[in-house]
Amino acid sequence: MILKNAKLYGQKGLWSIEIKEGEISRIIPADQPISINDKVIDLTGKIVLPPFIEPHIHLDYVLTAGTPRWNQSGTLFEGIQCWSERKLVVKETKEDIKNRALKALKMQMKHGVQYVRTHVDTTDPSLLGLQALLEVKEEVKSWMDVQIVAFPQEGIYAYPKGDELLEEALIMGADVVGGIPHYEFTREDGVQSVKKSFELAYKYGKMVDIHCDEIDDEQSRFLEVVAAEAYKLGMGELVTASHTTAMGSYNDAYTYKLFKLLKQSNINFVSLPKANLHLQGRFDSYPKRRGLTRVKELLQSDINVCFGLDSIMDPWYPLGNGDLLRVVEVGLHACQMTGYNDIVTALNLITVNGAKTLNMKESYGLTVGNQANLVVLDTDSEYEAIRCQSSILYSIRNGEVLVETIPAEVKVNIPTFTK
Ligand code: 17E
Ligand code: FE2
Repeated sequence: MILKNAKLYGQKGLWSIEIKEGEISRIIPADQPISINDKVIDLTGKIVLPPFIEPHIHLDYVLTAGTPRWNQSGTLFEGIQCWSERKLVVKETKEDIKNRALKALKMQMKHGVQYVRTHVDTTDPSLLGLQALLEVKEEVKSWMDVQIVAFPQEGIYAYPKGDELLEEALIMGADVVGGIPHYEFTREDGVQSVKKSFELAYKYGKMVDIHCDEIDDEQSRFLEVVAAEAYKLGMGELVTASHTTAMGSYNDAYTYKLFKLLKQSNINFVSLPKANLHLQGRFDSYPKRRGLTRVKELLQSDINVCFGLDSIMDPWYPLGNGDLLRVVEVGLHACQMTGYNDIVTALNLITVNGAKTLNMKESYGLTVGNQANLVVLDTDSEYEAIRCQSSILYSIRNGEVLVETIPAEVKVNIPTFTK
């Protein structure tokens, strides 16, 4: 297959991308001759980029909003309470969980996502959610890469045997160790829990991705513990701090000091703009905080940040359709990243920055020798891709078309005014 007249994201000129046996075999200027035996798709200058990356979603939670009850306050804590109640009263089979997860993955696939990191709750003695997602991970391999984070939703220490369940989940095959220090009973337990996550990651050779300081408490400072552990163990690029919304409430003097450590530690950040705009600020009257981490300032300091969705209709967040381009649009507004340069580079937040977070190394990206995994947007402009929320014309994986959009046609009729 040859994709002709492709504009490569962030670059000038037009190119032909040649795909052989599922791999990118050549990328040559569009005016050079191509083999006439191949199937050719003329992209007429549309943007080609590597697939979108969902770095943070909870596939075991998707599509459960309202069962057994709705989150009335919209807070993180009521979300956790609803989920905890659901675990006791709604008895799902492994198949039920798999079906929900698959539905969500298909939603994301339609929106150009081919790589997902999902958290899965390990504070459940049956670890059924994990069993389900381990099977899903295998079953979707041909169209989606899935990483699984063992996530102790109700605490490593606050939940009975939370630490043992977490370890069990890693032995069963989770790829990443999670944590939730701001939910532990005390500050000391929170610090200890972060150390436990790192100890387990080190022992089992796993990555780390902590739900860290997802609260509007300016005193919630577990991020410094995550960064310090990562730095001391030399694990930075394997480590992610998710949410870190308290950073939106830290004072500038402390944040200045913190940033030095963040930079030294080389850890990654995931910001979840839609989820946290919704969940945070709930204890404020006015002025009301935005409740996001300092995305713009982190990026300006050359610290890796990507955007994720977090939820699709779960006890924490009632909406969501799997579309990361919408997350980008909302995130740019929420973080006041609406300068020209912010807009034309915004797709980094759901592509290359996500790949770095997932530690995908050279396997990701449009380079010769890589698997032919890519998406084509229905636009020739990076700016318009954001402004107009361009659709995914194609999502291609190993040279096969996974998704093709036939753009809707809107007919407009301007009446001529006659008396
Ligand atoms: N669990 C949690 O602790 N925080 C979230 N934002 C979600 C689940 C969705
Ligand atoms: Fe989350």
